[in-house]
Amino acid sequence: MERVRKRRRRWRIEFVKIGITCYPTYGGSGIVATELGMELAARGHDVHFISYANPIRLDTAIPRIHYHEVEVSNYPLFHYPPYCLALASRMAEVAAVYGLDLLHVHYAIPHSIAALLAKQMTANRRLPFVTTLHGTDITLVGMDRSYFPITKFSIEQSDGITTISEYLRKKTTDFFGISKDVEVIHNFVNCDLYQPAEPRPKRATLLHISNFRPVKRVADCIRILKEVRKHVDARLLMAGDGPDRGPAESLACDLGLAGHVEFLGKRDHIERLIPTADVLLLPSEMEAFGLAALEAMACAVPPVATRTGGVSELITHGVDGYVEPVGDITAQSARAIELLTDDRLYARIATAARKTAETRYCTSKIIPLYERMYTRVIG
Ligand code: GMT
Repeated sequence: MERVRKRRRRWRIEFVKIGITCYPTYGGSGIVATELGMELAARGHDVHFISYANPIRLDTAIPRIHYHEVEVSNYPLFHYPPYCLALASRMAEVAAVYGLDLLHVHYAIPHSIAALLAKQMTANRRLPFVTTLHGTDITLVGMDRSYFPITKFSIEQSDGITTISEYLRKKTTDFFGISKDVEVIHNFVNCDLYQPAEPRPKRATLLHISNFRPVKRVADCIRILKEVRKHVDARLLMAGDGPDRGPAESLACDLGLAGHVEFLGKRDHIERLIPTADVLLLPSEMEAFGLAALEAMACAVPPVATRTGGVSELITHGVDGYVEPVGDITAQSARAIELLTDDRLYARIATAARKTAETRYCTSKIIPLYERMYTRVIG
């Protein structure tokens, strides 16, 4: 009994009270932040989400998960509602009321600056903050002239900085001339939740999941389907929504493919959808990592992706998936056709994909890296 009590006491010290901020809508950074929060809560940490809406995958019924909404009052004088300031106030308030040990913000702008303000407002004790950079916060927003200085400043002021790939780490340190330590903590997947289908689906199904922004090149998925259908009676599922959905729907009609493409819109429980497919298409212009590809790999669904950004850190070409040049429809279609027509090849790549997810990117491997980072910044 005494031993149990001692062990509990020892563990108690390691539990943290953490505030997490992310973009709550569909998008990789919000998904990673939400999954991370839920994994931390399952491990005994107290997790407080601070955001303008309930993050899309967040299950608030999970013990030790709390959600604090940020309300932005809009006065006629404000041409732009000052979300960053409302967020900073809420962060400082939640930190004081719940005794937070640290803040962890996902996506630099404006979350990192809000965290810095909250830290400065919390004068009576230390409130360190960790910033995780996800991709477009550096490659698009951060490189925009109007945001460059503030992005650089927010990185320099963070008590801990992580990026989700080595590619993004290098891009960040080179472009912003950052000399402080930037730790790579890759995206992760819960391999108990994301499981292969048993048996494999009967129809040849291609799947694309994204927020349909131009960087995702969703039209390429339609063009790939057109090529694939010259050899295989395949269909394409398009999950998600965003600015390029309409143009993609029109393209499907123009190419005579309307009956073979299904636009599913925003989907919950993506772990139930992925195993119904055979191949994941990720034809992005840029991908700092490629979370959708990892989730597919955990379900033993091979990805056909593009050789861009950090994708090659995840996918080993010809071993657990394929990476082909951006915009090369012929090469990407050829890979999808190979997978759909060669059962032995398919089994080999699908098995290797699941193994990569399990051995390198499952939650049990990655979450402890964040926990270690928290211990370090709390000091
Ligand atoms: O572009 C997106 O899909 C959303 C974006 C974001 O910042 O929310 O995703 C980025 O973060 C994901 C999770 O860390 C990465 O897996 C994606 O590769 C990355 N997207 C880009 O770099 C375009």
